[in-house]
Amino acid sequence: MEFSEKQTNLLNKGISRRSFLKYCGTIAAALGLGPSYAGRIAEALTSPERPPVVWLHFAECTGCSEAFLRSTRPSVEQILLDTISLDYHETLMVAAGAQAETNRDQAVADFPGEFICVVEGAIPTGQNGVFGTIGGRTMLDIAQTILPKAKAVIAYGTCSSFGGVTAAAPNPTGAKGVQDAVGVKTINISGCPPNPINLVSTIANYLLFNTLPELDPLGRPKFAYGSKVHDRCNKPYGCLEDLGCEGKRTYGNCPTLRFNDGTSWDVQAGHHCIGCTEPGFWDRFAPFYSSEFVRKFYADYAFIGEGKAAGDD
Ligand code: FSX
Ligand code: F3S
Repeated sequence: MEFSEKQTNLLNKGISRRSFLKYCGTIAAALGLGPSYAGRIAEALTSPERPPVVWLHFAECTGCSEAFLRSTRPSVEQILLDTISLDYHETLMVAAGAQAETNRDQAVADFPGEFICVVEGAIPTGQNGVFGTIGGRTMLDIAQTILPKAKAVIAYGTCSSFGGVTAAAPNPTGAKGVQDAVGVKTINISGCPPNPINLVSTIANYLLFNTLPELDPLGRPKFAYGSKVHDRCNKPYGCLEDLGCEGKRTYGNCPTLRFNDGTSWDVQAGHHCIGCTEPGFWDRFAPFYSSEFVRKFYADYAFIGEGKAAGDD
């Protein structure tokens, strides 16, 4: 295929044609499209018409951004900052303090009704949101001001989708997912952390077909959350249900997409699924380890704790 000027610029930065097309091929596969779509996705991701993206951070651990930053080859600064037109990202941008807040408001003012807003983190709503503030404003106030102006709001991570660990009991800050807190409909790319390919694929779907992907009843793209982890898992160590695996009540494409450039995923690495893409995670799935897990762990690793299970004296 021929490469556009934008793509040629990327290639000049040391990104090989092969690795860029491979990346686009991964997105095509995640969307359930044939490999022939890789070229069209490459075009779409580098098109001058791609929408501006404003990326907000609220109450979270920033693991969602970390997953996004660490897991792509070509790397995020080589590809994603150029391709998805990231106009504001609190972790990545150079500006800080008042300048950062000004940049955010400017990006929103420049593209009213046009920008895609990606939100990481839950929103503290207790006592009118006072438990989470940025630059003297509550996260709740910032979200209420900015989100209604977006063309679409993507909640990236389980905290922004459903509350997640930030809303775990006793939840003293009254943290809620973005849709619950603000009343704006969100596309939920859940996971703690989520897979960044699912985010880029959602945006690529929008660029390719001028529409967002079909969603499940919880607002999650069906291409990624349309089946249970258990059903896609190849069970490399046999089914881990008796150890506490939640793959039978957790929806996601972790077994097929995998993390870190498709290198591995929880179960392949020897740990069972703990249900991180689902509403109610954390409390609904805790404790994450069954008594059978503890028994087996201490049987296999008897040298730890001299063979005694936790609680034994
Ligand atoms: Fe939550 Fe993300 Fe888990 Fe962390 O932004 S989904 S705690 S990986 O960082 O929000
Ligand atoms: Fe989360 Fe389970 Fe996938 S813990 S990362 S949904 S395998």
